[in-house]
Formats: sequence, structure tokens, C-alpha cells
Amino acid sequence: MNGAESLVHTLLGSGVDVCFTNPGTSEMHFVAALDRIPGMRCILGLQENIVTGAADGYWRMAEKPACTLLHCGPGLANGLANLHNARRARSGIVNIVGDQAVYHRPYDAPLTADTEGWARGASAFVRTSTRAEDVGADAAVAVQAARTSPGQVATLILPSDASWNEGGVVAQPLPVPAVPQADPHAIRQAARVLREKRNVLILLGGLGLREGAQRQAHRIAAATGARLMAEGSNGRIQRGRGRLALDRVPYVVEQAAQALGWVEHLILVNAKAPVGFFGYPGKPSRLYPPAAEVHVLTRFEQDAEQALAALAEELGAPRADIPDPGARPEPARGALSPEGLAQTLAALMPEGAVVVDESVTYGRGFFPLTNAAPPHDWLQNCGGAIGYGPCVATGAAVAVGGRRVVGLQADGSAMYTVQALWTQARERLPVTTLLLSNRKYQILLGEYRNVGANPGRTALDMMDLGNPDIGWVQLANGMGVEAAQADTLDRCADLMAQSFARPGPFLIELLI
Ligand SMILES: Cc1ncc(C[n+]2csc(CCOP(=O)(O)OP(=O)(O)O)c2C)c(N)n1
Repeated sequence: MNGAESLVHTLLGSGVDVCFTNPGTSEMHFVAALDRIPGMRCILGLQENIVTGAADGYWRMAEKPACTLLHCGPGLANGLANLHNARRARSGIVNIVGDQAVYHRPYDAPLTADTEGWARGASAFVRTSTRAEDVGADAAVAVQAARTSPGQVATLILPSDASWNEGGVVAQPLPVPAVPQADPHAIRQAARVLREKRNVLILLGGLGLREGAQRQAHRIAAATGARLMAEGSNGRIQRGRGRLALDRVPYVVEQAAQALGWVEHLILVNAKAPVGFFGYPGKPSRLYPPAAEVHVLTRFEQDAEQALAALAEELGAPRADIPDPGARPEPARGALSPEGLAQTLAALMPEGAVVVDESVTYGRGFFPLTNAAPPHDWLQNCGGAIGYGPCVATGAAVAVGGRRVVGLQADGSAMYTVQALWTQARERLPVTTLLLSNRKYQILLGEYRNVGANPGRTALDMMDLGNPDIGWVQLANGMGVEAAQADTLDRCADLMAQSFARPGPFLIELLI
């Protein structure tokens, strides 16, 4: 058995059976091993950021890691932006990078690079396996690291001779470390704050946004009058009927400061005390009042549902039903608008849909208008590196096998990783992309104002995607994805309904 074969056997034995890949020469023995060993679903991405973003989306919905297979330092570098987003979403990924053979490295051949160095910035675990004998054991440790709560990027670098040399040893799966429970002192402290103080906000993030945790948080809020909110960007929120109608911290600093201005006590549940995306001249970095006291109920890796349940018990909070969000809306009609699109989405999305939100400026108000939709998952970009949407949608669709994925996708961001459409077509994934075609970098117009600059003609030109217009229908068609344009909500609703009723991907270019 060679090293590559021991790697594939170990991954499969450890429950990793999906590989998103863009391979090269140094990965050929891994690829060859896949031919001989059944059980690994291999999915080709045509640029490494597709691969890493898909692995992120897969984790968020499958709750177990996929592996990647990337080619040398430069292949890893191409995938770093979405690895960064995955790290911020606290997604677990077994990130495998083939590299130069150990004995060839001193010759400094063209693709030789500081692969470990590049990996480190986006990974919680980095290891290079230099001997075939070690590859299996190292792979088992990498899977364990990826699955360690709340989920981590674990990069395993594999020189090609460690892959092709004989002597591979399959490693037994290592136990997944238990999710740590909250500190009882933290629970008592939060209970004291909730009993004695006013103007308390409980900020939910990470696993605190799953249905079970929401139910416990609602008990606490109903019993104490504390308010609940989600972080500004969240890896996965369970939403819709039967789940809480949560607001999230607004992106715009002034709006956030207003939304949080009343807070005197902030209790964090798998969340970070909110800060602005950027520093702006004369504006605060923290979005909550400087005098507010911050209390940590659970850190990112701790069990939010257990902690909230224990807190509810400590408070003697009775069970409380999740409020009914009202009737499901009808599809909206007439001219395209953000409100109309959100309403139409709420009206038509199938139960169990996965919404991958990279709507940037257009979708800022989508949350309140989609609370009465059927139960669904809503995924956001936690790392701010744009181009996450098409890739996360692809990986999420692989994870949920058959459930509809809806991409709310701004056009500028989509152009970073448009090749993901090709993977969606090749794998026949049920992804409907609502392509928000405003033909500009709209957000940057606002950011210009925020930093106190006044854009002139050259600056405005840098935010204009309309010269030339991007042909979205042709682009999608060229990669095997059916597509059509919509310039009204009526047409959008028709196309949405059609695409939801059929298997496979579809792109609707909304001329907003
Ligand atoms: C990797 C990366 N490169 C560049 C940026 C800077 N950036 C933020 S938003 C944006 C434009 C977004 O345009 P679009 O996706 O069309 O959304 P809109 O602003 O029009 O709503 C850019 C270039 C970024 N956040 N991440």
C-alpha cells in the first residue's frame, strides 16, 4: 500500500467521503488511489476557491468535514480567500495540499513555495507528512482537528513521494473530542445579570442559532424580558416557521449603533461582541455602548443549547412557544424591489430550502420579510471575502442531497467564483441562483461616503460593472446552466417556481 492509498482508506474510515478537488501532478497518486478504492465522491472545481468554498458549504450543512485536494502552494493560495471565510464561519475542512517531493524541494522548481506558511494564516492545524508510513496517522489527526468544536480548517500537506512510496499504514479513526459544556459559573453569572439588570441583550452566534438553542433562548427571553439577536454574519441560522424571528446586528455602523444603543448588558452565546466591519474616520470600532458590560455564557466551541437550557432552568423559566410569524405571504407582483423579492422568496421557497446569502447591499432587509417562510437554513459570509456564495451553495447542495439551494447572489461577488456554476451543472445540483444584476459595486459607493471621500469620475468608474455589461444568461449557458432574465417580480416568481419544480441548477438574472 502506498501513502496515497493509506490516506484515502483513513479518510473513508474517519467518515470523510466527499472530496472537492482541483488536482495537479503532485496529487496524481491520490487521484489514482481514488480509482482503486471505492467510496469517495470526487467533485471537480475549476479554480481552488470553488473547492475550498464548497468544502465550507458542505460542512455547514453536513456537520462533518469534506476534504479538498489542492495543487502545491499556488493552488492553496488560490483557495485562501474562501478558506479564510470558512475559518470565520468556524467550518471544519480537511484541506489536503499535494506538494513537491521531499527530495525535489531543494532544487527550487517553479511551483515550490512556502506552502506551510500560506496555510497557517487560514488553518488551525498544519502538518506536512514527509513519509508514506506517517500519512495515514497524520490524516486521522487532521480529521480529528477538523471536527474539533466548533469546526476548524486542518491542512495536511503531502509531498508527492510520501504519496507514491510504499509503506502506507491505514490509521484508525480518532475520537471526535466532546463539545465542551459551559462553565457553571458563567451560567450563574448570566442568571444573576438576567434577574437583577435591565436592558440585557443575548447575542446568539454559531451553534446558538440552531433550532434547539433558539427554543431555550426564547424561554429565557420570555421569562426575563431580555432581547435576542443574531450576529451580523452567521454561518447557518435555522429560520422560518417554528424558529425565532431574529434580527441581526446591522452592517452599517450608524444603524448598528442605533440598534444596540440601549444595551447595558450583553450576554454572548457562541458569539463575539459586535464590531464594525472596518474602522471609519470618527466612527467607533465597537458597535455596542462603551459602558455596556459584556458577559460570556459560552465561547465559540462550547455547547450553546445545553448552556441555554441550564440557564433557563436556573431562572425557573417556563416553556414558551415560539411565536407564530403570521400567514405565509403571496408572491409579490410588479417592479423588482428588495422587499418584493424577499416576499416572493418567502412565498415560494420549498420547505427545507438552504438560502446562501451573498446579496450584499440588496438583501440587507431580507430577514424580517422571510420569517413566515417554511423552515429553512440561511447561510451568510462570515469572513467578508466576496465570492463565497456560488461555492458555498455548491457544497451545501452536495451535503443536503436533493433539497433546494437558493443563492441570493450579487453580481460583482459572483464574478469572483463564477466557475462554480459549471460544477453545479456537472453534478446536477438543485441550486437556483437569483443573480442580483445591478451592474455595479453598489456597496463601495456607500463605503466611499463612510470613509469621508468624495468619488470623482475615475473612482465611480471603478465601481461600474456596466461597461461592458456582463452577459449572465450566456455565462450560465456556457457552463451548462439554464438561465433567464427577469425584470419584474411576476416573471421572477414564474421562473423561481419553474426552477424549484425541476432538478438541476438554474440562474435567474434579476435586472435590479
Ligand atoms: C476578496 C475580496 N475582494 C474585494 C472586496 C471588496 N469588496 C467588498 S464588496 C465589493 C463589491 C460588491 O459588489 P456586488 O457583489 O455587486 O454587490 P453590491 O455592492 O452591488 O450590492 C468589493 C469589491 C472584498 N470584500 N473581498
